[in-house]
Amino acid sequence: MDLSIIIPSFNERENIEPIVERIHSALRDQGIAYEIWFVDDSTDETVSVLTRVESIDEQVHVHHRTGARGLASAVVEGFERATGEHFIVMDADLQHPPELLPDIYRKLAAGIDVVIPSRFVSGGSDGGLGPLRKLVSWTARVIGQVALRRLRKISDCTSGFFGVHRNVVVGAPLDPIGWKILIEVLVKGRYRTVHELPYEFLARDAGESKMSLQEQWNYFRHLFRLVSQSPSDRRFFLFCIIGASGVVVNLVVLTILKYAFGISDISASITASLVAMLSNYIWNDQITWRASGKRKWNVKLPLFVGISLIGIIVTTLVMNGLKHLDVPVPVGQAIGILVSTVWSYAMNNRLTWRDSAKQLREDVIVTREDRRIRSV
Ligand SMILES: Nc1nc2c(ncn2[C@@H]2O[C@H](COP(=O)(O)OP(=O)(O)OP(=O)(O)O)[C@@H](O)[C@H]2O)c(=O)[nH]1
Ligand SMILES: [Mg+2]
Repeated sequence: MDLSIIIPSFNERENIEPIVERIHSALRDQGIAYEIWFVDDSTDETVSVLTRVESIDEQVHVHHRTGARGLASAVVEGFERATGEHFIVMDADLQHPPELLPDIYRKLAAGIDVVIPSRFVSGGSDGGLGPLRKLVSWTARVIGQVALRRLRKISDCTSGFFGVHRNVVVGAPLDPIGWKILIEVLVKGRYRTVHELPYEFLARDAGESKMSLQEQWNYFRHLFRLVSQSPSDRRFFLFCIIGASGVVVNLVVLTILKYAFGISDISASITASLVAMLSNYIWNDQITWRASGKRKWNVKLPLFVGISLIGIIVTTLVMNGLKHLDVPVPVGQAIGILVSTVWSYAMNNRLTWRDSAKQLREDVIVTREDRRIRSV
């Protein structure tokens, strides 16, 4: 079997027959051996429609789950059952045009590990969503891309439409929460190459949307779980938390030195900053970069202190630069802190605790097709 098309479905009775028909029209003459797997959690007549279609069409298979719900877990069950060399996941409601299947398949067959039709490369469009949904979806994507390194280069990382070679997902420890199966695959799958194709996402014309606030919440739970399971993504957050803890250490030490020991303000302030820096160094060494960096402390500590001092200069330069653009000083300082945190994280990762940089370089190659393929 060349290709398995995996479709999660929940109460989509009007869409089942049209999607099967359109998949057949798209693939019939392409010389591709394919099967269609519905993983269905429906509670309405969709179940009988699927049973009928399965009984008359030998390319259609249905796995009906009772008691379970969840788009992403349905897709994982599809991966377990599908027999194709390649898998393509798509929604049941025809928002993902089946006419794109041959193009996706050709890329997979040519050796690309992950193929993602994207609404956000030139020639693509997300015209099928209203302005509020677009904003929510944009925000969700950006948060995901900030949190997880493997999503950063992918323009449509929350899509429900994508293709993979079976080896990307079979045997990978997939354990998604909620809907966004693609982020789970991108973070935990085994792949080297990703290709993006433009497509037009259309409005649903039959059935109801199952998107809900609960699902948005699940998305954050899912991101949180992925970050906490991924050592390289976890690091940046640990670094930020430890940086914030340094502020507390700084203030406590300053207070003790000034009020309990009567030390002068300037000496108390400088000592408090040095103690906070040392505390940050120790926590980062023991927690953030625990498993990495073979260097001795007498190399790492001066590097860390040097980077921290340059970080202070970076903050001030950013604040001052923004001040000339009429940005209020506290806002400029906050942006400066952000810039210097990202910068000092990257420098510490690359220099102080060096061998972790090697892991970061095992990178994925992303290509994209910037041409209009087809609109339906
Ligand atoms: N198996 C299964 N499929 C689901 C579940 N929830 C949603 N789906 C399917 O997942 C796909 C995406 O759901 P939609 O409701 O279309 O979500 P959406 O595309 O973000 O929202 P609209 O733009 O309003 O259609 C559809 O094929 C649904 O039938 C579920 O709990 N289990
Ligand atoms: Mg939909």
